[in-house]
Amino acid sequence: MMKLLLVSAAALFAAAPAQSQTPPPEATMPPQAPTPPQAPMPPQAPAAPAMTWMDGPPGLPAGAKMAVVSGDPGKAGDFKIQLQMPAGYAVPAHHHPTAERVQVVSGTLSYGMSDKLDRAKAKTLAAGQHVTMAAQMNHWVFADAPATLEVSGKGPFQITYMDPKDDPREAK
Ligand SMILES: [Cu+2]
Repeated sequence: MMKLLLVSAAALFAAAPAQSQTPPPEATMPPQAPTPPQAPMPPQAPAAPAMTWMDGPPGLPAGAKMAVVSGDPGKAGDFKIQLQMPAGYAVPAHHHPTAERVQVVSGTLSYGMSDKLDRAKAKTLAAGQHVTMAAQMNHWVFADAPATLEVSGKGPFQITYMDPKDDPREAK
C-alpha cells in the first residue's frame, strides 16, 4: 500500500515537472525613451497644379475660356485642355487633322457629326461622358447652359471650318 502511494507521488511529480521549477525572474524592461511627437508623414500626392484660365484660342469663337491641363496644344504631341463654354456658345461645323476626344466635365454638351450644325439632330453628353471625333470628320458642338469640357488629342491643334465664314480668324 505504501509502495503504491510512493509510486503515485512520483508519478505526480513526473507529470508536472514544470511546477516545481521557479519561474525565471521577470526581465525588467529598460526605461523607454518617450516616443518623439512627430509621427512620420504619410506620403502625399503632389498637389494638382492650379489651372490657369485664359481666352480660348483664336480658332474658336470668342467667349470660351481655356486652361491647359497637360502638354501644349500648340506643339506636336499629346495635349489636354479644358474649355469653359458660356450659355449659348457654339462651334459651327469643323474638323481637325487628328482625332479629338471631348469629355464633359460639367454641364451638358450638344454635338453632331455632319457638315452643318443642326439642333434637331444634336446628341447630348452629360458630365463624365465623352465622344471622339475622328480626324478630318466634320462635327459641331453647342451648349445651351454653361459647360466645361476636357479636350484631348495630338497637337498641334488645328481647326478647319466647313464654311470659312464661320472661322473667327477670318473676321480679323
Ligand atoms: Cu472639334
